Amino acid sequence: MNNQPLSGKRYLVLGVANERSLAWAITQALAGAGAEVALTYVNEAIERRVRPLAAEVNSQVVLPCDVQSDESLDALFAELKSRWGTIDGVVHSVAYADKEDLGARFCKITRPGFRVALDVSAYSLIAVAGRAEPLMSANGGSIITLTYLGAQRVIPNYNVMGVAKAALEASVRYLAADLGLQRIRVNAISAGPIKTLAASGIPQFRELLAQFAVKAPLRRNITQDDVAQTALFYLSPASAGITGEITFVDCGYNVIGV
Ligand code: NAD
Ligand code: 0WE
Repeated sequence: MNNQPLSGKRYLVLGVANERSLAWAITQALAGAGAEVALTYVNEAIERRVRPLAAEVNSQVVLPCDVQSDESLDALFAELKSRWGTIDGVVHSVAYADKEDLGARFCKITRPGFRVALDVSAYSLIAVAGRAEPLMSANGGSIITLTYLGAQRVIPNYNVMGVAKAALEASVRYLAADLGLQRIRVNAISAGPIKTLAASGIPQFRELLAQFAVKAPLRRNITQDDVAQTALFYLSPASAGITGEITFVDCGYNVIGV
């Protein structure tokens, strides 16, 4: 049995904030499979968290990137090109909305609030994919992003993020069609709720988790490792025939009617 199926492969991971981040679980799975990983941080506070984590997986490449800035994205990919030349995949695990837009009335979302949520959480995938394309290895590559059921159904308080995730999921399909000729695959994992930094301070998140474990067919909550194992599949040649897909990793929660 080959326990290093991704040895010699290189992946860019955006969205590690701390040890609870979905992107960190995916990074550990990639490193465990023998891959080399580059990590990014959005600001100095996150950098202080990410550097020690990068060291844990022997990541030699830790770079700044604010997905709201084209200059920042250009600098990231220029640096990756000079350090690595080619990459085999990208993990996009980034989302942000102004706190006031999660929990207030949906019909009161402001224009600036809509803009920032869609920019950081949806447009950023397009911005990253377009820059990753020329770096992808001749064998093609795999891009994954993280989404949530709130894209497809109304989840109380998810609000503007639901609209952003709907745009993200549509972007996965359009990117898959556009990048397929270069053998670049684009897929999304729709994860069930998990207590991470991005879930902290969300009103009634504990109740949401408790309800989830009662209603989901598997009668439990989702773990970071559940997401990481599916991510590993999508980032590896095991999923070579799949692109444009949204896969629920949610203990079956989405299939339940009442
Ligand atoms: P997290 O807070 O650990 O990760 C979010 C990341 O986004 C952070 O690393 C943050 O630094 C980064 N980020 C925010 N603004 C950025 C910017 N302008 N430029 C670059 N990076 C920026 O939380 P998480 O739960 O691991 O979230 C990762 C992804 O998973 C998100 O897309 C989220 O929507 C999605 N998701 C989370 C859950 C959940 O319940 N936790 C469920 C489904 C999907
Ligand atoms: O995508 C997300 C969270 C995204 C998110 C979270 C925050 C909190 C702090 C985006 N922006 C911010 N901005 C902040 O200032 N998830 C899938 C997790 C999540 O968030 C919810 C959920 C779930 C699940 C919000 C309401 C209801 C359910």
